[in-house]
Amino acid sequence: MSRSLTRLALQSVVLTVLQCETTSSRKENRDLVRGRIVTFVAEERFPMDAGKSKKIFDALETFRIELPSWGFANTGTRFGKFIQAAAATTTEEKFSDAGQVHLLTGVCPTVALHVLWDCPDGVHSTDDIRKFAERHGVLPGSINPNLFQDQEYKYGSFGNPDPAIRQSALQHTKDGIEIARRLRSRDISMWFADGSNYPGTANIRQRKQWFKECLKESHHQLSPEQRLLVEYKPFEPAFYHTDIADWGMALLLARAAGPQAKVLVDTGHHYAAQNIEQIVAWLLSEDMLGGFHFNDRRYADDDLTMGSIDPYQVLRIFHEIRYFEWETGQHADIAYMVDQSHNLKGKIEAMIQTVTMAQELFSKAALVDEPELATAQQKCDLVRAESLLQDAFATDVRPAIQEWRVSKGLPSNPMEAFRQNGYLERITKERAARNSRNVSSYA
Ligand code: PSV
Ligand code: MN
Repeated sequence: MSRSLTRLALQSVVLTVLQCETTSSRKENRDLVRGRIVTFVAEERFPMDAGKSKKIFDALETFRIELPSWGFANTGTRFGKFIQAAAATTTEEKFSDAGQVHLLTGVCPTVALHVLWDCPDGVHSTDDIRKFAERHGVLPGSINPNLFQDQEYKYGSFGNPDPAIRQSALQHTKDGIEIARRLRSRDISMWFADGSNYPGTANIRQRKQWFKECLKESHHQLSPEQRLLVEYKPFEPAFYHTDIADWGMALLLARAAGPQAKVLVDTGHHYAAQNIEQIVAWLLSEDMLGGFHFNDRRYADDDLTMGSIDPYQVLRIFHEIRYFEWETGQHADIAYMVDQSHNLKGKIEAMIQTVTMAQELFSKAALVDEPELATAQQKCDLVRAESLLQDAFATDVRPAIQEWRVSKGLPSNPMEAFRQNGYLERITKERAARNSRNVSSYA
């Protein structure tokens, strides 16, 4: 049977019959499809063609993703924490764990820091942080001022009606910018828990004005190479209104702040069913997309492992970025960061899983044939256009990624390498006693 006939036959049968265990030559099979006996030939699995492999290699060369220090620490829900014997409790341990993920994957050279959690002495912590970075092979990445934990922020930070509290939030942000400057970190990521729980309790327009003023003043402190990233979130911990609830509000505030302010998209910070890739496409076209906090979710801001629930959505996001770059010839200057909280999975394994998944989805997005897609869109050939994304998504990119890793002297399977290299056993021994004293209840 000719190959084209084979293809035709294959298209007419259900996919499950493709489960042909041989990778060598063709194999005759018979199967019952809707009452008809159909004879077909299952195709051998061909190695990926060189053009596709090259696209994947090129994509992987450019792809880097930042790990959050807090992703290695014990975290929980508002019902309590499940303490892990190996979790990191000091900033140095977080650097060590992030360093381990970078050592095995080669694509996570920076670690995001949260000022209150990682810089206990504020700007004076930077010498220690530089030492940790050197010792563990990962650099400090984005700096996250913390404007939500202190008691004074009960009614807000930049949106607080008390001018003294707005001032202290501003001072903390300026300190964060100084920390970033000393550590040569480019991005200062601003997330605000500000909002209200009950209708009528906050002057929404007035708070918007305070936000504008404070962000403008923060922007003033930036060095020329630094950026201020404004993150939005429609709910939690405020449940009636949040002051920066969506990308439009973040965009307006970033524009008001100044030219070095951009929007940060945390994938978990949307209402269910919102079209995140469209938001990404709009922000790109406005030159206002600064970065991502990746995670996945089923219901709210669940902070689950990237791609664990809806990997196709991540591909669509990456595709919009690549499509923008292809069409405009511009480089989209975006910081890819992870923002996850693993209450049950091992912290380091969850991070390796995330990074691996991110590489797979980025590689798949690189396989979308952009010129073909543009033609199909222009001709309104809907099925062709859609299938270009679907085919890319369905491609098994793992062998090519493994080859790329080997070409870089990295383990082809970082998770296996981690499970065998003894790091987890060592830190479990070192940290177990301290972690067992960790409090898991809020009582
Ligand atoms: C808030 O939900 C958030 O996404 C912000 O980015 C914080 O910095 C981070 O989570 C803290 O876990
Ligand atoms: Mn976030």
